Amino acid sequence: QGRVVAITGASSGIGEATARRLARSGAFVVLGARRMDRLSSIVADIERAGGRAIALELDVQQRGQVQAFVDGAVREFGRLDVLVNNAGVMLVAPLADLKVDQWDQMIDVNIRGVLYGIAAALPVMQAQGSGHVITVSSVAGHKVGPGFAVYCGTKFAVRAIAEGFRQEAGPHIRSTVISPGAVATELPTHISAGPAKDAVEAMYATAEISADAVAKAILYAISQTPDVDVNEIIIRPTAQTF
Ligand code: NJP
Repeated sequence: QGRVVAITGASSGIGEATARRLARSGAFVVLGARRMDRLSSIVADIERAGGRAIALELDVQQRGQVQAFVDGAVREFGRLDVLVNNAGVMLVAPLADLKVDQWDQMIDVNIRGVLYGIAAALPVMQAQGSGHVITVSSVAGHKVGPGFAVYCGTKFAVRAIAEGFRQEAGPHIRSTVISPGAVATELPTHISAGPAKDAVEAMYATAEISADAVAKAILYAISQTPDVDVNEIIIRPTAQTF
C-alpha cells in the first residue's frame, strides 16, 4: 500500500502483469520500456481502475535513460521503494551460428540494464535507508541447455550480481531474484526463425504459466515485513520437465 515501485520492461509479459497487480494492491507504479504506446494504454487502464501510475520511455541499454527513469520515479512520487529489474531478451541460437549482435543485445539488456538499474537506485535507497531490488533471472540462470549458452550466461550473471547486491547494499535494503520457468509472454517471439525457435516453441507448448503467476510471486516478496528478505523464488509450470 503506497509503495513506489519502478518496473523496467513493463510494456508486456511479466512486467506488465506486475504493474497491473501491484497497482491493484495499492502501489504507485512507474512503468518503463521502449514502446510508449503500450505503456500509455496500461497506465490508462490502471488509472481508470483507481490506481496511480506513470509511463516513462526507457531503453535499458542506455545508462542515461535508466538514470532518468529512476530520477523520474523519485520526482513524481518522492521516493523509490522497489526497483523491478525485469527488462530482458531471449535470443536463442547455437553458438556456431555466430549471432554476435544478438549476444551483444542480450548482454546489454539482461546484464548491463540490470547494473544500470542498480547504479541509479542504490544511492536513492541508501539515502532513504530502505529499498528492495527485484532481479528477474530465470531457471536458465541455474542450468544450461542447447542454444541457450549466452542467454543462460546473462541469467547466471544477474543472479550473482543480485547476491552481491544483497551482501553489500546495506542492512535495510532487500534483494530478491525471481527465476521463472516457461511463462506465456512475447519473449520467444523475438527468436530468429529456425530450429532453435521451433525447439523453444515446442518446449513452451508442453507447459506455460501466466505472467500474473510471476507477478503474484513478486508481490509476495515485496509484501514481507521489512526484516524478511525473500532471496529467490523459482517458479515453474507444474508440468515443466526442463
Ligand atoms: O517477455 P516480454 P517476459 N529497454 O518479451 C522490455 C524473464 N523470463 O515478460 O522495450 C527497455 O513479454 C520489453 O519492452 P519494449 C526474461 O528474461 C521470462 O517474459 O517495449 N525494455 C518488454 O516490456 C525477462 O528478463 C521467461 O520492447 C526492454 C519486456 O522487456 C523477463 O522475464 C522465463 C528492452 C520483455 O517482455 C520479462 O520477460 C524466464 C530495452 N532495451 C525468464 N528490451 C518466460 N517468458 O518464459 C526489451 O525464465 N525490453
